[in-house]
Amino acid sequence: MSVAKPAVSVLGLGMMGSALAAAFLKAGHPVTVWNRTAAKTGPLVAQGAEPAADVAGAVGASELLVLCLTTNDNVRGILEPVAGSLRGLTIANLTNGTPAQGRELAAWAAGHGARYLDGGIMASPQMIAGPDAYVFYSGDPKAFEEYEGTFGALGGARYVGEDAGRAALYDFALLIGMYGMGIGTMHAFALAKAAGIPAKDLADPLREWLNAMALFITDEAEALDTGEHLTDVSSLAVNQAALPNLLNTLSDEGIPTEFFQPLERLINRAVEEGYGADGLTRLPDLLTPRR
Ligand code: FVH
Repeated sequence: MSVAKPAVSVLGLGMMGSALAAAFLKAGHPVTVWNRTAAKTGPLVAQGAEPAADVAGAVGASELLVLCLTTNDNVRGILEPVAGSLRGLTIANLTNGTPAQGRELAAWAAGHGARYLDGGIMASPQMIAGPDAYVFYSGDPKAFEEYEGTFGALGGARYVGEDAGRAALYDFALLIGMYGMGIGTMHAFALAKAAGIPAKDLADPLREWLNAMALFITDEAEALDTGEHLTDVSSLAVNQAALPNLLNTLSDEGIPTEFFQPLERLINRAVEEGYGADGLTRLPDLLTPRR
């Protein structure tokens, strides 16, 4: 005998919300959809979703509400008018927002008798439900336990704690890593382009190099957690000596260096403070405010 899967209402059918709703449908959940611009419900209704005429209709249709809007202000904007109907429901808010906003929304939801989970989606819409997609969740532990299987329709479900702000913190930590890599990649391509090298000639070596460097992340974490920064890989002193060559190479091709100047200042500071023999893992310590 098959057990009925929980009903889900998905509010916000942009690129990501539509992918989430489609994944819930594919996994066999009854899905109600609502979007400010109603026309976006069409493709999902064609796949079996029930369209809600308004937010109240979506809230009334399922005990699990999944929200994916542009900002958390939008989330408050659509939920405030139906706050009186939220008692007993679970809100899984997968909208991008700060940890502080996640905590505020959790307190607001609790004030209206609803359970709250905040989520950070680590996937593009095309990756949803695939093997590499996952979502960080934080907030009400019982709500996560109850809906972990349902969230499995989207990909991995990683619970990171009761503090509703924690998922956003993990999300941004990973996005910061991604943007850092993006800044490096964009300068690498700009340098190649300025020197007349086709981007495709650089793509494979760049990807191979970044993959190889990513293997050091676990060792770096260990160094940070133990405070053992002495290195047999590459010292801050040698990086201090090499970085001007990198900046000069960019300058020689007319490419701005301002993204890398703060890195140069940080390495200089580290060496001045006596950490020249340490590895790059010393730098996060210098960025962390002393409490
Ligand atoms: N797309 C991605 O790859 C990333 C992956 C990681 C997570 N992000 C976050 O997901 C949120 C939604 O992003 P999105 O890509 O789906 O964005 P859009 O396609 O632009 O859709 C935005 C939806 O939000 C609705 N909306 C905006 N403002 C309001 C409002 N004031 N009231 C009600 N709904 C609103 C919008 O409605 P409409 O314009 O279609 O009427 C869309 O449904 C986001 O937090 C990413 O950072 C995605």
